[in-house]
Amino acid sequence: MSEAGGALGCGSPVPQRAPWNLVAAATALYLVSATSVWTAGATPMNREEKQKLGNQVLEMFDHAYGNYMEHAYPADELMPLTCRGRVRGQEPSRGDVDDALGKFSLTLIDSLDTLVVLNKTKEFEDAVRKVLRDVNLDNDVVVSVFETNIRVLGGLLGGHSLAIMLKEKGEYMQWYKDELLQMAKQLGYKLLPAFNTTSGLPYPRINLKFGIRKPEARTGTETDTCTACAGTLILEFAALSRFTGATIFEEYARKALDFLWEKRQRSSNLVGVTINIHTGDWVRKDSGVGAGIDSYYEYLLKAYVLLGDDSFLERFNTHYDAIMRYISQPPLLLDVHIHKPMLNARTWMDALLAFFPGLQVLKGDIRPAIETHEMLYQVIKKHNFLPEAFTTDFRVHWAQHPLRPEFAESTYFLYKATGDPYYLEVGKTLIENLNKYARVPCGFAAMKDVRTGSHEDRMDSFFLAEMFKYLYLLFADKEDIIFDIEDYIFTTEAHLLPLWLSTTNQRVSKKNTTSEYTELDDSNFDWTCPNTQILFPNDPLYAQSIREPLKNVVDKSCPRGIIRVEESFRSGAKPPLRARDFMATNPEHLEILKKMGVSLIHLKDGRVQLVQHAIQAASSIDAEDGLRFMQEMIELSSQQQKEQQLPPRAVQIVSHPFFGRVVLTAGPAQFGLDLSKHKETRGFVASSKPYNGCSELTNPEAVMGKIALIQRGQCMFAEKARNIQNAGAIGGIVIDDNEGSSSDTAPLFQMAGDGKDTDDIKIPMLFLFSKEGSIILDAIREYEEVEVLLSDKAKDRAAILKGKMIPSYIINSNPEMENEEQPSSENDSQNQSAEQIISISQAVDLVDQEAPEESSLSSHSDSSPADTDNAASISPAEQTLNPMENQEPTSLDGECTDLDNQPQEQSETEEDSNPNVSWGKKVQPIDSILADWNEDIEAFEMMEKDEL
Ligand code: DMJ
Repeated sequence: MSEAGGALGCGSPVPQRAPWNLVAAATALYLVSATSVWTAGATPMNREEKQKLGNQVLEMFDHAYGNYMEHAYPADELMPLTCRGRVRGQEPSRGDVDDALGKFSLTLIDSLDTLVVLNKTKEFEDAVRKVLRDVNLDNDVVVSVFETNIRVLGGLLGGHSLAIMLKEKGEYMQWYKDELLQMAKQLGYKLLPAFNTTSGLPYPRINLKFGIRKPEARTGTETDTCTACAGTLILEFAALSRFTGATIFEEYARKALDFLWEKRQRSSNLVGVTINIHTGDWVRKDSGVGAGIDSYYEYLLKAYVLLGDDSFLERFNTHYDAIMRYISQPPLLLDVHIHKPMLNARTWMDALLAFFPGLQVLKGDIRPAIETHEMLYQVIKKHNFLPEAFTTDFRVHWAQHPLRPEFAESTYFLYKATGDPYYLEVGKTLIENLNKYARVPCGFAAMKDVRTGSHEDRMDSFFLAEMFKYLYLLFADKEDIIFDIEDYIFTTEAHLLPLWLSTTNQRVSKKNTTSEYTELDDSNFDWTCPNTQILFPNDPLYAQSIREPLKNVVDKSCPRGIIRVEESFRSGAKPPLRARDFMATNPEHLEILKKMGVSLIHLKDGRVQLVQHAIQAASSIDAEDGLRFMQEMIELSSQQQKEQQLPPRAVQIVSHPFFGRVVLTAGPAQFGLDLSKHKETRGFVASSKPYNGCSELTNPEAVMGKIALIQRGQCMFAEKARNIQNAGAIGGIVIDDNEGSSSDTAPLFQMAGDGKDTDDIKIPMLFLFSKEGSIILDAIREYEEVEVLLSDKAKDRAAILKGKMIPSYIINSNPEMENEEQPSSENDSQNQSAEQIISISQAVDLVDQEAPEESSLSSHSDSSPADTDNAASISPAEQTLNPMENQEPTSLDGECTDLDNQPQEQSETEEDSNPNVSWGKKVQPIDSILADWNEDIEAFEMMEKDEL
């Protein structure tokens, strides 16, 4: 996600026709902030230190870009662990993620304008020549229309914008004759067939050579697309039209936006996540500001900034009003249902929403931007990176982190708006974490699991397009950049488009905007385009005062729902029954269930089924409580299923030349030494003979005191473990025998025992897929002696390297892991297992509905241990465990219920802004509850399958 270059708020307190004033306003604010005298708060950073950090960003960019150019180009992306190019079709498919790869040297095109921002003009000139010489846009490959638009079309247009700027300056690019623009136009025409639908919404995918629907195209049968996919075209398409004079692109993008606007849910003014491109029906009716919707909102506001068309601002303001009313629960942003916007649709947030504070800066709404950004920063401090999704009580929901730039983007814009040096410190932390945890010898690797610190063989092009741009700009002074950044707007991929396009080739007819927009409250700047300078009256401590109350929001978080319990205490009412507290043997609980219209059916097999008939509830409020209780049960159930699984482990290569920088994701074993409870195991590796480890080893002298490598297959995992243990191995790594398998593409699993007692196995055993395993095998071939560390989480490299002879650059980039979580104490683990026993007895599964107005849940009274045993005995060698989910202790309930510790002021604010707090006061008619019931069940099922 990204922003307008300097557009901090929209300029003046009256609607803008031409966006030129933005530039001046933004610049002025920047100067005021930068020269403010600081009396307290974060210490100002002097120019020298800022330059040092800027230089560090340049060095990091060189490391990423240099390795891509040297080892991957002309492939689309670099695979930083295996140090080669990712070529689509030659690597195992990663599903939708691969739709960005069109065999068009994606990373090079996405990096073009970054080179100019980072003052690498010579390299830019070389890169443009390479694009013109090597890139083919006519490949027989099916690509995502959205990704191709934002990364490739955007990249070519950003490159063109800066090429003509440089040419005009008279030194570089003197030979340039709009060749990038011609390529952009060619690509634009290739994307147009995607719009051949009655709605005008584009198909999600297109074949670059054959277009759509023809048999050779292998695409065109899709019915759905995401809102962001259809609503994130206008900046690139309008720029293409205005640069070239061919109006068709802007017309198509406008038509898609007009359709989405028409389809918004009329009472909430929200849009869903996915829409049917033929009928316009919402397919997924949940709504947030993150995955699937994010850049639709971004482009409405930026389209106004770039094109000066009021209708886009009016639409944005209408949606923004709805977002702040329903989704924003500062500091959280929580998805809701479009038709029931007071009902949260999930209890977790995704990492893509981290762009939103930046967009709020552009809107001029600084306070919630500061709050959400601060919350996100605390999550980052806890896990080093923002996990792909995290719960409302800040536990990891999806543990990957593909080096996304959204948080850096918001940090940059908040710094520009506030001038608060705190945001420079935030940027410094981002740089340190990237170097400490993601930097590998051949580039930067995405995090596979932020909890273990393991890597994925992936460096997405947006890392170069966005991350380095925002980090560099954060520390740069005006004179560090060779052009005026305020003259440009950033696309969602951080490509630069010149603001002068607003007055060029304005031939596309604009929509007549009169009475169709919601009436908004002007006192809240809804109809104006506020200047952050006015909102933010020159007070350097303003941002700090907003952050202060949120200081410990993550560490002291309460599981969601507690707020409402507190409220009930305060009002004297009995708190509603929470699913996690429910006990089927407690008569009081059964009474509450009855009031809520929930009945308990004891099934013959010992399970208990919960069924809700909203109509049998004592009141509509009780029915609503019942609905919520059932929803909590569903969520609890899926959470518990995940929690019964062991988390993944890490194999870290610590010997030369890896020095702990390569961390492989490994599957755990249900037997042997538990690495989460014991110190890690470190040793040199040796292949066992026979390699499958299925009989007594013939090379015990080679594996004695070492970590034995064994191939998967032909006998039980436990048998292999016993054989290597008998030969004196101190640990074992089982490597998959399916060639090409990888944890990038296959679900990781835990190795089960053999159905017998496995207490005799004392050594730790881990599993690696073939691709990860071959990194170790290749290392042995090349370096002979390879030492690894088996652990539950990647270890601090400084500690690993203690006492070893190592190059100084490695030590310098590996300071202590200050943020590493402490291993839980014995008490903690006892508490955890106690909790688990309770939760096991409450496990529930969703079963089919019998009637539309009923929901059914079945509860296993004591199912989990038996389930585990069954699974293990059915398929001892291959028990699936995916996704590996959060095993962290939950937060402190005791603290949460201590009302005296809650500042009154804060509670009042929560009450005002948090729809959940006032839940008890809202009365929804029974009819509408019944009518919506089906949709709720569908939505929750969908959410479970949900992917970013
Ligand atoms: C980028 O490609 C764009 O910012 C897009 O809008 C969504 N996010 C990715 C990076 O995370």
